[in-house]
Amino acid sequence: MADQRPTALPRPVGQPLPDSLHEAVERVGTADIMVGIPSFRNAATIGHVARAAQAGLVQYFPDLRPLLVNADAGSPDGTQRVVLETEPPDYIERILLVRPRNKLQRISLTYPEVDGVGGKGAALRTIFRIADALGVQALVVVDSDLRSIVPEWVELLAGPILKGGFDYVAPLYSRYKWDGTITNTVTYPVTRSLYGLRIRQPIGGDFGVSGDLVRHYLAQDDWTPDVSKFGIDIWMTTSAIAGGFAVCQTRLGAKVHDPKDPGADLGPMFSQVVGTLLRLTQEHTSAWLGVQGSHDVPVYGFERFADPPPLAIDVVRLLDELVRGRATVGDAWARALAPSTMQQLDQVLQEATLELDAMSRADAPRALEDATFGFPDELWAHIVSDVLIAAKRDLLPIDRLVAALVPLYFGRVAGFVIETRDQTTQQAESVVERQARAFEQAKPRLVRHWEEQP
Ligand SMILES: Nc1nc2c(ncn2[C@@H]2O[C@H](COP(=O)(O)OP(=O)(O)O)[C@@H](O)[C@H]2O)c(=O)[nH]1
Ligand SMILES: [Mg+2]
Repeated sequence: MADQRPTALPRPVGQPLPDSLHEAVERVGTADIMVGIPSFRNAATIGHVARAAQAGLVQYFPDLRPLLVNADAGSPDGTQRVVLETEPPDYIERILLVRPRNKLQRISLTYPEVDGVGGKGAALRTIFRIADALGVQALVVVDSDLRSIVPEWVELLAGPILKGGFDYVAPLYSRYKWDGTITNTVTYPVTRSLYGLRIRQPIGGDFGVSGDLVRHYLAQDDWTPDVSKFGIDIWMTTSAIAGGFAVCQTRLGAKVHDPKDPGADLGPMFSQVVGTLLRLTQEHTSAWLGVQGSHDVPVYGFERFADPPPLAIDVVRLLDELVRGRATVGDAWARALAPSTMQQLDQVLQEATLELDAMSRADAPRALEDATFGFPDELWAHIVSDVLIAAKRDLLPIDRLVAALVPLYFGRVAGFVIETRDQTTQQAESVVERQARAFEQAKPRLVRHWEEQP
């Protein structure tokens, strides 16, 4: 209860809080459980997320001191106003018939940049610092563009920490088969094959973090501009694993959020996520080099079935990006990829060129249903391993390696979309699993090359 806690604030790790944060922290005083929401131009959707989070806090944790924090980029669309003006906690208490012991507190602030760089990661850093300064036991972070969040998500993400002693709770959701392409093609298979943990959504965006892990995050000395942006999610997951923290997954049902088409929207995000992944793979070598195979990670929550809405993907654009890659980053491919990988890639590029011609003919374009292009699992696993090795050997700077990988990722997604065009979400899931096994099979080769002198 509030009056039994010491009034002095625990000392925050790292630099002192800037004045604006310090004031907010002093006003709140102390909190046991906190939901943090990063945002950037999310006025249309954040109201629902804030309401669901508030309801979850008071409904499932009525004995804890709850806090909601929105860290916004200074959005011009009124995102912060929506958070502060959404129905107050007494509305939640009325509609849910709960009488929480502690009043829910809300903060919405514009977060400071980290070394001059803003983004989702910078927003989360502010959220970590507030959580640490207040000494919260469990921090839940959720994205502000979620449509499918319900109050129970707060319990599902904080419960394993407060009841089960876990430190990091990663989400498990049903996503439409063509949503989450960076996860499906890179972060899931790489995290699984390197660290041996089958964490299906390492960059899902909705996580639970213990107070201990928040402190560990703030004590890490490896923050970069990419981590201040969309590199944050893989950084959180990898730092938790490499730090030896207890990790689990939680079943959240469907993830429905603002859709993105890989070719049009995901290039910069891919670079930030994969650039971070390449760096962390070098930093945490001792945590993965000896790991063989993989195993399941504990799962919390009741199984649920959900059918997320479909999203469209422009396959012609993806193939076009792949084919044009030869002219724009072909020299980097030749530097970074092993000769055998390059040989197989040449074959795939020839097929892509033929498919692209057929699909983009002005008179009678070939339909997706008739497309035959494929991008083999093993080739993709070798490409990603070769890029990890190239980063370790410093063959090219990380930003050039990642830029070289982008058209290949687009090509791999094109192959996945063509292969799964008639499949159910569940059938497409088995293709993702097959690919993850290919990454595990490629691991001994990766380890061999990693340890060899170039
Ligand atoms: N504060 C802040 N939040 C951001 C920024 N960019 C993205 N976000 C938030 O990060 C979350 C995830 O972003 P989103 O674009 O939905 O990415 P995706 O769902 O992972 O593809 C959302 O809550 C965004 O509002 C930013 O520059 N600043
Ligand atoms: Mg989103």
